[in-house]
Amino acid sequence: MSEKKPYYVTTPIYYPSDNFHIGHCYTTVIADALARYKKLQGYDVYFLTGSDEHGQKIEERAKKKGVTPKEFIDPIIDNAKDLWKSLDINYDKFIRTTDDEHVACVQKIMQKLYDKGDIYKGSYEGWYCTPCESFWTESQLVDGKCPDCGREVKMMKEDAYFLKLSKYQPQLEAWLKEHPELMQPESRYNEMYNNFLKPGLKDLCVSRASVKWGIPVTFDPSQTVYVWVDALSNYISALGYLSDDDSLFKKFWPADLHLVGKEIFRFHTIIWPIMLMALDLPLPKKVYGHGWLTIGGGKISKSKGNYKDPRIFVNDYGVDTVRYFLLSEVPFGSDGNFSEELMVERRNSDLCNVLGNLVNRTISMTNKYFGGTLKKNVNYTDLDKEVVSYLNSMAKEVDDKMEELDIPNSLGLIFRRIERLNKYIDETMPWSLAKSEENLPRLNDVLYTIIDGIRMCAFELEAFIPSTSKRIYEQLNIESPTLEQLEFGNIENYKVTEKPEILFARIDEEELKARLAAEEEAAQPKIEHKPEIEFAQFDGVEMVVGEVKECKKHPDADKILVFKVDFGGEERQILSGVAAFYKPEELVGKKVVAVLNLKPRKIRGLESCGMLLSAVKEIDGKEKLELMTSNMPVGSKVC
Ligand code: ME8
Repeated sequence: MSEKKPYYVTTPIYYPSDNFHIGHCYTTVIADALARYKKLQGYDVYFLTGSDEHGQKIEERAKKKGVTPKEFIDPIIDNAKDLWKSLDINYDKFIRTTDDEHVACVQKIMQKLYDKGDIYKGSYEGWYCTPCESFWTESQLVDGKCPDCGREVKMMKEDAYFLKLSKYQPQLEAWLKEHPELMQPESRYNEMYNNFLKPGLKDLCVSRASVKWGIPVTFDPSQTVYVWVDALSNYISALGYLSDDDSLFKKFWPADLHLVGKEIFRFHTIIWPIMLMALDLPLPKKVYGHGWLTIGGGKISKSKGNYKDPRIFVNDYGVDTVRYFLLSEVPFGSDGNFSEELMVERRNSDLCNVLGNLVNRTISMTNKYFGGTLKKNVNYTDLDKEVVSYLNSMAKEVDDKMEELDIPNSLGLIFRRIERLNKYIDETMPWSLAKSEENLPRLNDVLYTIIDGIRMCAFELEAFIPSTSKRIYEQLNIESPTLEQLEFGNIENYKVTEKPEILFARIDEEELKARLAAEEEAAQPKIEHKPEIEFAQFDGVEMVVGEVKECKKHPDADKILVFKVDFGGEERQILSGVAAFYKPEELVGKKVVAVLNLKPRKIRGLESCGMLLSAVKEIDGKEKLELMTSNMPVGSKVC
């Protein structure tokens, strides 16, 4: 037997998250479909995924919970593995960057680069985005904020080690010229070239003194390895690179495909290749930067409250509805919109009306007319020839599309065949043929053509919606075919199940709309109302605009600022609990609104003669506050 060709595909390793959303599932479902597809094509596949567990953010989150980072992460990883299981993700290895083997490998990589002189000591000053764990140069910031996530960045300076990216730039550029296929889609090359290569690569800070939760640098224990060097190394540490057993590394490296989201493309197409060049290792064959799944045009995020745990969808609609949507809806490489309604629409139109309907009515007819048995069609009519040839061309066409990593159009090619079979039913009208005895042989041939076509389509669909293909094979009473058995007519006789099972029950879209509207309504934060009051009671409150003349911290209360406010010939001292939101000096000169006829009261020894009005709301678990201000003249009444 000839040796199987290896195929190595990876997803990024995920940051531990308490709230994985459907966007997170996108990369992994695509990688799973590609891995399954290559396996079915006879490749020896290794599919790697995992988690990226070091860095300041994790350290901070664990501290908040009062546990160690590892204690904090472990249950999250169990939850991630459960999510992948619910989506039928069939990975070969789940790597954690806290695994001993990975840690040892990263330390050896750093030491190797240091010994070689490609890592040197310096000091780093730059704009750092804590959530993204990325340093940015001034020119890369957008409006002074992180270009990836738009959040605040802070200037950091510390001792650090640097990798000589600049030394390798010419080598990388030369390599990219010869291998433009590294960057997929190739259009992303221009973005990388213009934004990063053309301005010239700066050496990369590869260690941090201030981050404690990281892999210690062996040649300087005061430092930990920069998270991206740690994370990228997973692709080779998982294969046993620099370990006692590097057989997997020898077999599978270089990777055939790193599948990544577009925002981390530059790490994979610039930093990672240079790390590999410095290690004298071959570069990956392809890096595919896919787009984002969006909701209402924006990236999915917990803070926007626009996500549900994907397992809810799996429970409500079945795993293959979710997989099919992720794989078919988003044009590969671009962004695509997600909504539950859209997913259900696709389920109803494609999986239920086109695929499910074909399987169900063909099996029913086979039972009705032939007690479930069919013999091979050997008397092709011209129509049969056309349909059979269309079916036989499917595997090659799908394979070519998959070579381009174009999953939506690969699925499209399969669904065109399923639609063709539905049309063939309309053209041949089995129910008419059944009316006369002499047409029964023709009816057998027609139904065989459809059933065998279904078998071929089920095989092609197996990588994408595996459990559906399995259910189809069960109903056809056949084993899962191999690639060699794919050709039309491979099965001599069928004996299909007596009781066809509905593959995808229709979901009522109107009912769904109503349910989603009710859910949205229920999710709206409710204003807690106070009991109604009479107008006279409201009118009894005296509110006046005044100008802040002085503002200081309360000597004995951290949260309180002490104001001197002028209300037009009358100055009052008012205390307000806004110290967490304002610096005292920035309030001097502001015109604020105060209640003046509130009974004076003492707070930690100082009297407050009135109350300043402010607007308060909890946003993303944090209290926000703004003092009410006015441009009206001092002394104006507020009513
Ligand atoms: O970036 N649509 O991890 P991560 C599509 N640890 N893809 C999305 C998405 C969305 N709405 N949201 C997230 C990291 N993703 C690093 C990787 S690899 C050496 C280190 C994708 O958990 C995102 O694009 O932030 C990325 O490919 C993956 O989820 C993991 O993101």
